[in-house]
Amino acid sequence: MALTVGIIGLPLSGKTTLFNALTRAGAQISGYPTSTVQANRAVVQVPDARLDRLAEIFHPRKIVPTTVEFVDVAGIGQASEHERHEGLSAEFIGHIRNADALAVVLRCFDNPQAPHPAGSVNPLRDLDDLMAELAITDLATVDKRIETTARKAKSGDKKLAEEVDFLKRLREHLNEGRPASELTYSAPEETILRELFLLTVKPRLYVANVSEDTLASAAALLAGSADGAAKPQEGSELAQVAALAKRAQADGAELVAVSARLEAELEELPPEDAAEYLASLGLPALGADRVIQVGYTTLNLISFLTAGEDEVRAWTVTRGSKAPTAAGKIHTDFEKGFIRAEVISYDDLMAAGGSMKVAKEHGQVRLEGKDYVVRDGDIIEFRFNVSK
Ligand SMILES: Nc1nc2c(ncn2[C@@H]2O[C@H](COP(=O)(O)OP(=O)(O)O)[C@@H](O)[C@H]2O)c(=O)[nH]1
Ligand SMILES: [Mg+2]
Repeated sequence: MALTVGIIGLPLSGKTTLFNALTRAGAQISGYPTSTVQANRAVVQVPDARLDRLAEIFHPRKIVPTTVEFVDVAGIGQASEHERHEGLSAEFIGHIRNADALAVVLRCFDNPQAPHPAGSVNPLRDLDDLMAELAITDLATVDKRIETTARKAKSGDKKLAEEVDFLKRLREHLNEGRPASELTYSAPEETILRELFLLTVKPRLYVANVSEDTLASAAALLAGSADGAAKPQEGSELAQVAALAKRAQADGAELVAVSARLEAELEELPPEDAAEYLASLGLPALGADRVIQVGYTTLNLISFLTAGEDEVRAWTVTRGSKAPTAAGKIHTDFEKGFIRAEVISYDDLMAAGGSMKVAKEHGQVRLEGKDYVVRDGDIIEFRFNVSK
């Protein structure tokens, strides 16, 4: 499944540095804003420790994790004033239109060598500016749709007239620089919305790019383990993160704190040394890994697993998917000819000491039908009939 996350942010917010940490791709980092739209793309594996444990049990020929594609796109916040009211460039939109989610990099770090283009560090302001630019682009899309629908509505079609009303309401909202995700929609409105491919309805993940010194306290703050007594000092970097956390909650978006530069540097170290260093900061995993995992949750995705001699593999489905849909991820024949699924949860298999035989004796291997809702960590073997 080609799941794509677009990394967006103002110039010098650390997009490319984060991209490098995410992908170990070594894409170019520049210390100055570039004026053309350039995009780095890379497919990365979703870290999943369960696959390694399963491989120890099944000794497969290969291990296949699921993947996420990251696209690092420059181009926001670089338009000159007279371009601004027209929205973002076609090139930028081309890179971002098909993304399933947006990772919005928000600069919290100070760095005199790479001064913030607006002259001061203020991630909330940056977030508003970014969303406003995306909203202007969506506004143009909605305007076009209003034009064509209004023309057709002249025939007196009531439904089309209603669509025009809805589009005008949407237009008004976007015109204030507000994201379309803030509105609630009726079922028919949802249908229209899906056809518009707006940028401001894509699920968003906020990435607070903090300095190395703030990382541990920021991570603690976001994990909710910072007590009220340790209130961040006004105007401090941590206070900026706290403000972002509040906003993320209001927006229904996830927020992850990373230090992109630290992460990029850690990539140079052997994995054990990097892990040791992170542990000394009280951090469980690389921020890059957290971005990938939180990206997964943001998109409401889960993994089910298949395990055998040939391969141990993770597959991606939307939460709430039923067994035949999951089967279809492997092969369309599996879905068409679906008979039933033999399912054991990863945790049950581990509790049975990794033995399928013991798990079967305990009755933990279930036979499930076409209405079974797949859960994260299910290890599944599908029974199907090709001629069906
Ligand atoms: N101090 C500090 N500098 C950073 C951090 N992340 C990025 N930078 C620096 O900020 C500049 C811009 O980073 P880059 O990733 O190219 O930003 P982009 O324009 O958003 O792609 C570079 O000089 C980076 O080294 C960070 O976490 N801390
Ligand atoms: Mg860049």
